[in-house]
Amino acid sequence: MTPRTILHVDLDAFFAAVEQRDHPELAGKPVVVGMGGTGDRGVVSAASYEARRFGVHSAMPIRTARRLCPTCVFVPVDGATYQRVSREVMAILRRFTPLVEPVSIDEAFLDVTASRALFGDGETIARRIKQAIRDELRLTASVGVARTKLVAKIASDLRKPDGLVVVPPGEEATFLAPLAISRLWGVGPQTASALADFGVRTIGDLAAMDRAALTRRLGQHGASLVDRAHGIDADPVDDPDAAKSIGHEHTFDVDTADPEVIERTLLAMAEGVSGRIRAAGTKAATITVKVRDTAFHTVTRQRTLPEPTDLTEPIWRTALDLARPETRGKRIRLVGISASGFGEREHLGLFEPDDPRQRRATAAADELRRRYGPRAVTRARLLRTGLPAPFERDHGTAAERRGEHAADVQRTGRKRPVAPEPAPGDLDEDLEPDVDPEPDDAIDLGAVGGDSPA
Ligand code: TTP
Ligand code: MG
Ligand code: MG
Repeated sequence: MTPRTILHVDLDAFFAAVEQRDHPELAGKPVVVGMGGTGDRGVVSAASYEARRFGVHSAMPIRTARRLCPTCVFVPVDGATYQRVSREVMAILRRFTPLVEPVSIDEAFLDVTASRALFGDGETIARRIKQAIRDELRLTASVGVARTKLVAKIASDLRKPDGLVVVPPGEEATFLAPLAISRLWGVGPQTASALADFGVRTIGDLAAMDRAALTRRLGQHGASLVDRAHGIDADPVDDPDAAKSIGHEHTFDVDTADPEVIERTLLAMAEGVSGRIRAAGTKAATITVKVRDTAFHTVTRQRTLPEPTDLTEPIWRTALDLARPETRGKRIRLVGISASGFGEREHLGLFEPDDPRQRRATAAADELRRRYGPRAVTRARLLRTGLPAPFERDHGTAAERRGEHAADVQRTGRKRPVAPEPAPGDLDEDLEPDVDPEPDDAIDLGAVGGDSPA
């Protein structure tokens, strides 16, 4: 089996770098992002590398940062901007492989194994990604290249900022050996002090440990730590878009030949499907319709749209087009719509935005549903039809009462192994803030990865 090639990409001083980019007067200055509405009570979100020379770092109280660095420029957190830039970064990464697993606002794992034929080896791809981020976003990223996520993540952190560290297959253990044990996933202060009892300070010390002894002391966690110390980590890059299709089906209580009923049902399903596409933050390029007649004869028809969409209207129109020839003059038992082709996401920027009024209305309706539930908004055409609200996952629909498969997200077979230890994206015990963080600047970070820059 050829080794996988995994990249870990992490932006440098992300929030601070965006502020320096967008406010040129801050370039080259010590910048601290984290000033909240409550004066000095907040914590530092990000510190530019200039500010780090004063000892300022993330999760430190702002007042401590001010004391350490009186010349630092303190700027408030602008979460909306960082989220937008984050999406731009992820879009660049998706140009190199569809297998992108974002693990926080500024970092992602990429499995580029299958991209090498097209773009070159891991190091070449890493250079191209860094170049694209620099040219297009005027930001710098550090990249680690290895055959496991574990090693790629440690590698990306090693030469920050603007780093590139490649660990060739077979050299993982040698690469890891001199590094502090705290760099390993799943090693927080408690585990570190337990390991110190065995004289373990470096990853190399751990790799040399007797597995059985460590397992007796730390249980299964101990055994997997020894594996990690050798760079062994089978965790696949888990692409959230691995949901290959989003679909709804509806089985009629009584088989029907009424075009009106069929069209309304398709509309309800188009609404449900588009809502779930939007919730996933993606767009679909391909629409598939499934029709089963009263004799259980089933056909599926598929069409790729001129441009990917997350809106009801184009999905419904396409579904109608596809379904009509299959339903005309027949008694129909089941209809279904599914959307797929989410991989086209990286091209989205090339398309003109669709009608802004329609988009605003859609966003408003999504918001109402989030707040007041799935029945809060529905199209006039769906009222008084007795159809299920399209946004419910079809629980309790006629189809489910008959035990038929009603709504599904088909995933590929790949599964994340169930691990008792914290996964890479989880908050590590040694990242826990030691202060009284009032989350007034809190924005959705996804998860903050790995080991803190001690
Ligand atoms: P990190 O990637 O951990 O840090 P960074 O990008 O600022 O610096 P580095 O060059 O070491 O990667 O986090 C990404 C962003 O997440 C960071 O810019 C701000 C935010 N963040 C917080 O708001 N609070 C935190 O405690 C941490 C660690 C990060
Ligand atoms: Mg970063
Ligand atoms: Mg990060």
